[in-house]
Amino acid sequence: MQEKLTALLETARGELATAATPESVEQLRVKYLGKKGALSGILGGMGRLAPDERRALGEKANAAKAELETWLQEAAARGEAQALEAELNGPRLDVTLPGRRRAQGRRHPVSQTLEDICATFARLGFVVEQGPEIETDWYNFEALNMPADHPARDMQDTFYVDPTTVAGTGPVVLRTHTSGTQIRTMLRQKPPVRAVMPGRVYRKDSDQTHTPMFHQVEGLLVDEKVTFAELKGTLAAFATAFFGPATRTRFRPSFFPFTEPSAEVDVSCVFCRGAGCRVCKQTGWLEVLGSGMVHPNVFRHAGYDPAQVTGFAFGMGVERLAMLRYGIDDLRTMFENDYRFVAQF
Ligand code: 2NM
Repeated sequence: MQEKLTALLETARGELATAATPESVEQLRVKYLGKKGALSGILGGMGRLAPDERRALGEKANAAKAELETWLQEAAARGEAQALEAELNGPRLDVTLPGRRRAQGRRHPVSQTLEDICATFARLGFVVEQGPEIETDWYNFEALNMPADHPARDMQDTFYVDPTTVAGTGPVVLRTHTSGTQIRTMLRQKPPVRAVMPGRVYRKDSDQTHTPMFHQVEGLLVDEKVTFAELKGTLAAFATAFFGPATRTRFRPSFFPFTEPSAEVDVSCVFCRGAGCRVCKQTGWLEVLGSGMVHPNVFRHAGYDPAQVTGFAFGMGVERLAMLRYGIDDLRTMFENDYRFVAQF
C-alpha cells in the first residue's frame, strides 16, 4: 500500500505540472481527492491492516493528501494566471466607446394639447369630467335639443352601435360630441357647475380634413345670472392663455341647437398675427371655438329650472388646435403614429 501511495503521488505530480486551465485542475482534484478518487481507493483497504501498520499508513496518507492539496492550489493559481494572460493578449476592448442611447418616449401632440387645454381651464376654476364614448340617442341628441329630423341624427353622420330603438333612450350610438357628459353632470349635481369634458368623439367623416375619430374639449358653466359677457371674458382669457398674450378674439353670430344665442370664436392668426397668410386664407382670423348660452330646453332635460339659472357652453376640436399650435399642416400625420413625427413636439 505504501508503494501504491508513492506511485500515486508520482503520477499526480506529473499530471498537475502540465494542467493549464482551471477546468483541468478541477478534474484532477476530483480524480485524486474526490469521494471516489484515487486516495480514497487506497485508504479503503486500511481496515484489513494490523493497528500499528494502519497508524503508519494513516500518517503517510495524511501527508500525501496535504501534498496533493498544495500542488492543486499551485496548479489552480497557474491556470488562473494563464487565463488572465490570454485575456489580456486577446482582442482589445475600447472602454471609451459611447453607450447606446435609449429611445425616449414622447406624449403625442394631441395628448399634450388636450392636457394643456384642460390645465388652462383648471386655472379658471373648471374641473374635468369624463363620460362614456358609447351613448344613447337621448344623451347624445334628444337632451341637447336636437329634434328627430335634425341632420346630425342622420345615419349618414352618426355611427350606430345598435340602431334598434330602445324605449325611452332611443338607439345606441358612438358619441358625436362630449355634450352627453354635460347632461350627466347636471343630472348628478345641483348648480353651480363649472366643468370641462375632454375625450374622443366619432363622426362618419373621412377626408383630408376629417377623421372618423377625433378629440374634443367641451365646457359648461352654470350658475344664477350668468351672462354672455362672462362667456366672452372666459373664452378670451382662454385664448390669450393658450395662444399667447398678443392674441385678439372676435365673436361671430352662429347657430347650434343646444345654445341660444350662439357664437363662433375666432382668434387673430397665430402665424401672421392678423396680417393675412395662407393658413388664415388672408383673413387674419382663425376659427377655434363654438359657444353659446345654454338653451332652456337643455336645462329642462337636465333637471335645471331655466328661470333660476343661466349658463354658457363651448366646444373645440383638439386636433385642430394642436395643428395651429405646432404648425402641422396635414391632419393625417396625427394618426400615423410615426415616432419621428411624435418626437418633434
Ligand atoms: C359646442 C358649441 C356650443 C355645448 C353645449 C352643451 C350643453 F350640454 F351644455 F348643452 N355642451 N356643449 C356646445 C355649445 C358645444 O361645440 C362646438
